[in-house]
Amino acid sequence: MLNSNTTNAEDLRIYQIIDANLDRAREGLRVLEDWARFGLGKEKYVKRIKNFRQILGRNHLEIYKQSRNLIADKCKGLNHREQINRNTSEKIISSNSGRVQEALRVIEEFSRLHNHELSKIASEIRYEIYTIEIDLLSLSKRKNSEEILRENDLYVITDQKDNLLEIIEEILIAGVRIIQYRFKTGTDKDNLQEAIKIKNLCKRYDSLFIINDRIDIALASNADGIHLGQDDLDLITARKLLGFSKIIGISANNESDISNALKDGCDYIGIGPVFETATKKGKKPIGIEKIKTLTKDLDTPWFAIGGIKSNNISYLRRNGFQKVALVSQLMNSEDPKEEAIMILKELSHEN
Ligand code: TZP
Ligand code: MG
Repeated sequence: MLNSNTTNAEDLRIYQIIDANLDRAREGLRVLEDWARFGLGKEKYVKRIKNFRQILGRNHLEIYKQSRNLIADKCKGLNHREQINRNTSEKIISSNSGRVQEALRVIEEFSRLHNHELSKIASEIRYEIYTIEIDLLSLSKRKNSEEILRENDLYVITDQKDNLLEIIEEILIAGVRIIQYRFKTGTDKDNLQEAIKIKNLCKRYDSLFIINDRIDIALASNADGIHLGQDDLDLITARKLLGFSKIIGISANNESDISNALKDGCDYIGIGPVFETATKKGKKPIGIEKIKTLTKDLDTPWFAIGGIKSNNISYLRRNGFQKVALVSQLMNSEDPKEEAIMILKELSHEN
């Protein structure tokens, strides 16, 4: 608690600094709290941030508030151009976390001598805000990726091709927003280099870039997510390695694959093969009736995969399939751009 009863001019200036910074920290925390609540729906973060706001509120003593009117603040209302440029949720989270961290640091320094308890509280909360900022940014990034998954019905998976980058760019120009880089041969070094080039392309076209199988290459190329089959690393381990920011998709071909993927928190599911396909030789097709039953109550985005071609998409659509993933139809196309445009059109038809 305060260790002096006498209030001189210097104390007042210090109280005024603390008053202003308690306000700043509480306001910044409120911005983070509201994003956690309305933007992300993450109760755990809402509770943590609210608790910090309340602790600071309890420590916002009357003497700090009263000092506000005693010495004029000649710099009131100064704005910085940066404030006008905060137009994305990421920028808002970063700038407000920074605002809270800075304000807490000022409180920590100026309260150290007269209110050791507040100084300690400010320091403890500041450290927690560093990790909360990273978590909120990761969750926001994942949320963006989830939206792309929900809003787009065509998911294109690559095959190994000499002119792969050109094919992908054509497909992106056509309007495809989800690309999975899938490779089964080649050196890690070459595959990573190719992954980085595709990632940059996808970024230019605001598209999701997902890596098949390889968590290390996903991390090294800063992919948006990973796609795992039933024999790859399990989802829980993958989530530990990747953190909150990446999406994780799972291949499933029966009820238990689907329920396990949902239980472990997958972001989307690829269900197939629907039809027989040369891309996965020897894999028995599930057929559309079975897939209809499997997906009856599924809220998580799911993509039908396996043997899907331009000429069977309308049939799938009539059977209630909304999203599809495909490899050979676009990878082996004479004109991937035109073909992708046609498929996107088919998928957008109301049935
Ligand atoms: N998983 C189930 S079927 C399949 C994968 C990766 C291959 C799909 O390839 P295509 O060429 O679209 O039939
Ligand atoms: Mg795999």
